[in-house]
Amino acid sequence: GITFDHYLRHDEINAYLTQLAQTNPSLVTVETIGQSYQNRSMNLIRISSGTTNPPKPVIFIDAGIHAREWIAPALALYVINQLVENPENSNLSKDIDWIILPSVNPDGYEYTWTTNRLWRKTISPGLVCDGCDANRNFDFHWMESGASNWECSDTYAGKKAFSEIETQNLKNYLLKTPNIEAYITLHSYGQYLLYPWGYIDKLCDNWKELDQLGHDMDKAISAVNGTTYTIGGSTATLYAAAGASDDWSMGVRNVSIVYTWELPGGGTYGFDLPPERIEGVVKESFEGVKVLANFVAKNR
Ligand code: 0X9
Ligand code: ZN
Repeated sequence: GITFDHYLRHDEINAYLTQLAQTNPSLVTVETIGQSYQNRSMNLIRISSGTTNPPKPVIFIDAGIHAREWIAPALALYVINQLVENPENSNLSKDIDWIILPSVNPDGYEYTWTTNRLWRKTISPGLVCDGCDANRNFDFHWMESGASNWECSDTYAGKKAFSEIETQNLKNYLLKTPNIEAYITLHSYGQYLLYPWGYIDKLCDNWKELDQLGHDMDKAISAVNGTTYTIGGSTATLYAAAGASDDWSMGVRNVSIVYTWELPGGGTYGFDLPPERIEGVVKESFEGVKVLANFVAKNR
């Protein structure tokens, strides 16, 4: 079984998903949404129990869009683990379908293991520097703020919107998948729950609902170990940055419950949270996920 005392390589992540599909065929399906630039499979898991008629609201979670933010895929895997392998949580898939993509940027992720722990971008080749910030590459107000047109920048937005195969694969999947009511993109670090908009200093129409739910999630998380979150609109709370997956999900895909979730930092650089701390962070965070799930089940 999986343990949360160390981080997993990309192959190990995919092997875990496959194993769950084999052992829980009535609950779990694994699907490849495409290959990365370096031909790694981008696999997601769909957790869906009982009938599909009438359809249930879907909570979509992605992680690892930024390669170095290792705690994000770890939380995605913990959520999967708890939903599938802990019978105490079976109620969470009674009224909700879950789709979880633990690694949006597998090439970058492997590069942080083999070559540069602090790599953030994809690995598509450029003229001078490689890679593009996948979270600046989405086609919604692309390049309008907080993004660079210089290849070597860590926030390089790409030659054009959706220049990256990884963001294309993700958006194609999202466009063809119905009933997505919540979209959570996992990042680190800073302990923020951010809601749109992130391209401009303006709040989305339902920001009050997202603010309240964010505070409810924070309350459940902080009850575990005292970890507290800052909740607010992306731009005012952090900075303006256009072309991110959160804004696209709301602005183009019309998902109404959208957060960028910045998990706690640690280690020397913030992104290298020591393995001994994974378990504490994923356990407390899962309490927030439960609050979100109950909200979606009740209100969507
Ligand atoms: O800059 C980002 O992409 C996110 N922060 S991180 O440190 N993980 O890189 C924040 C994105 C917030 N959303 C938008 N600005 N749209
Ligand atoms: Zn990030």
